[in-house]
Amino acid sequence: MTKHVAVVRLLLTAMFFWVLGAGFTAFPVVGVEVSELGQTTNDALYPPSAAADLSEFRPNQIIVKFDPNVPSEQKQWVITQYGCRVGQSCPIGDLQLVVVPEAVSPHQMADAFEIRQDVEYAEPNPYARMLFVPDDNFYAYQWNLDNAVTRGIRMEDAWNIGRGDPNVIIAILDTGVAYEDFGVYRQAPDLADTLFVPGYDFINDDSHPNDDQGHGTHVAGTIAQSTNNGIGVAGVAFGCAVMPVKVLDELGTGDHFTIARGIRWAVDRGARVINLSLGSPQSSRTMQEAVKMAYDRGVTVVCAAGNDSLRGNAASYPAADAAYCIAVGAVRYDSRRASYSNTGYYLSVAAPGGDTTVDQNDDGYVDGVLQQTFRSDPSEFAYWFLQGTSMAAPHVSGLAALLASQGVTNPDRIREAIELTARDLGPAGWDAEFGWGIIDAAAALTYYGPDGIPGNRVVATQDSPPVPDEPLADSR
Ligand SMILES: [Ca+2]
Ligand SMILES: [Ca+2]
Ligand SMILES: [Ca+2]
Repeated sequence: MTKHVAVVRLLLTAMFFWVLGAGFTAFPVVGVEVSELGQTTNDALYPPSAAADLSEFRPNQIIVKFDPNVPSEQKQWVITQYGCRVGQSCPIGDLQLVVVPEAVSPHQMADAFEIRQDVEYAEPNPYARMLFVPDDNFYAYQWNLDNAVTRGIRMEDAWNIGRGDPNVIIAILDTGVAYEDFGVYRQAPDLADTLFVPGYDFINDDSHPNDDQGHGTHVAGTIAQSTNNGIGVAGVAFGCAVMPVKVLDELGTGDHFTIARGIRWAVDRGARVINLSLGSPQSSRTMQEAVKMAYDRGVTVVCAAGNDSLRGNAASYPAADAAYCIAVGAVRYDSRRASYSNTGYYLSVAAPGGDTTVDQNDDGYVDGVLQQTFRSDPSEFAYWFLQGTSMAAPHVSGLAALLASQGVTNPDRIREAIELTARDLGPAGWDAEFGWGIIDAAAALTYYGPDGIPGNRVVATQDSPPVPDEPLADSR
């Protein structure tokens, strides 16, 4: 397999670095651009498939192809001689499924059958399942979504379960989104297939929440970048609808009143999930009542936990309004906490926020979160590796929207599915550094069984890899 990948132009820049004190601050720290200056071929960079999982076999089965002249009574006798049971058969091709005792490995049993004169071949029965690997040409760099080593937030398995209901609206309260051509603004090419519902610009008080900064467009990409469209990158809940709400100005700054207005407006207009990749060391009643109102109206509010771990680690609001908000910390490729990511009592979960000082996955780029956005000219788009809890939170918003797409409406139940299926990191159980751990989208989407009962899962969760069975028909 070959895949075209971009030749590198790495632009380390400090432009996404803000220390804005009392204001509401958007949360990326450093940006690195990947631009399409040329193309090369590199097999090693092909998006990870679930090949590793395909090496797994059904633990108690082998497939035996007997010599076509062997009568069926003799087949049955042979099978029982090995302590096995007769399973299903496939007359076309003379294939016989043999049920192997639990104590015996299917590989050993297959070898035992294989050496018989009356057996043409015998082999274990490998699992197979749908493999959705988006065809977006930079998807291979989205280690945060999925990868063969750490599995990221396990989006490939998750996408096989759900890709989002267009009736589920995710409001992105940020610097705006490059969602339309309007004036000097252009729609980001890799948002062309993304579904948008009308939003609002509370900074300029108009109905065109265009992005004049770049932050909100990147966040929108993680949530719902146009996916499987052959270009660019992928997003978590690309089947859902995005409501762009501009509450931060061109510097990435806003205030409680404006954001509270945005929250109330989004709730009123039917948002199911609100992403707040922003925060402030101050709390206010205005903000608290806004997020409480959202929560009371059944809206899941997801907040970046803050990037101030190295600058005093002050609690960030509204993330720290833990009763109403899911606070998201940031981890790196190696699942360690990103050094900038706040710690505290209010942490709910962690998600990839990246670390643009390292290349731990050895793909030739720093390990930021890659989405399409612009740097200064809102009509010139490129793919940027950004880091920050701003980049982590939208993973969780996307997952919350996928859960909402399954019909889970109560924010407490959405939170429960996300938290209790997270892969634990650090000290056992909840801790102030990672919350419940890094989110596992596939596990969360199988948390509620067919009856909506927690724990009635079809796919194993927590630390164990999923049982690659046929869960899809049963789970939803
Ligand atoms: Ca794309
Ligand atoms: Ca890398
Ligand atoms: Ca832990």
